[in-house]
Amino acid sequence: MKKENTVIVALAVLAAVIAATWLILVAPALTGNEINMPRGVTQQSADHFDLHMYVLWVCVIIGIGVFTMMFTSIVLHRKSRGHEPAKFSHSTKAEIIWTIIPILILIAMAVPATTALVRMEDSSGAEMTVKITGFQWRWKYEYLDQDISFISSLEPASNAARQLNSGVAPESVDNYLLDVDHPLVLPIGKKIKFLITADDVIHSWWVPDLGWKRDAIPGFINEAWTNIKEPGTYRGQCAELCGKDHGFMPIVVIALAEDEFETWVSDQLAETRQSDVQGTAQ
Ligand SMILES: [Cu+2]
Repeated sequence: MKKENTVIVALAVLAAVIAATWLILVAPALTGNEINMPRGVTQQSADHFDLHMYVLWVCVIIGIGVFTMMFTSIVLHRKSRGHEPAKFSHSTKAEIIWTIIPILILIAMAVPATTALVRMEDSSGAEMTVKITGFQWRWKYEYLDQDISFISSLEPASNAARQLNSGVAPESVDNYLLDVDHPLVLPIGKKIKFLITADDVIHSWWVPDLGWKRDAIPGFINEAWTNIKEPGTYRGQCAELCGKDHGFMPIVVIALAEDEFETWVSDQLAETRQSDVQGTAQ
């Protein structure tokens, strides 16, 4: 085959591979069927999203290159065309090239990944601390600086609907299995440290919009931190199979502006004081 024909086949294959890649990566987003991870509401989650996209595009470029070369060779160098295989058994030049190029690619991915990981582990300078304890099958939140603590369980309406033969249609319950009775309320724009542990089996505290998940292990305290940029409601779930009700211990984080958070704190403290007084009176 002439040289121009080789180029035409290679270009056709390249176009087909790019079209297939585009269909898989971009088309779902355009039709509203987003399959990507969320960008989130913290610097960490944005870092992780950008890193994920960067590595994805490195993979896409490698994939396009490899598949184009592979299919072009399969089409042009097939046996039925009488193509003779090359006879060489060793090439030092090829060995050097296919060792150095992957090393460079790995370094280019490892540097930003390590930087993000180091930043993720650095919880120093936190302005408040929340201790999270996983139980079968609920979460306990303790605000160590504010002296507030409560248990967060599946919201009663979801809990009633999930029972066998409850007669309640799950679709009729708002945020079915994703709501809790006492959400974790946090201020925005503050570095918040989490101490994460468990009281019975291993759980995992995961809110995708914050950009990380952390195992809650009995006898160990794992650290994590966040600094939420936007007020809102962010949902998550236990991400470690922890027993029969693993699917029924959701997480809800409500991020409030600083002053609203302060009001929430004083309301909570007033409520605790009132119940203390009632407890003593009885
Ligand atoms: Cu769990």
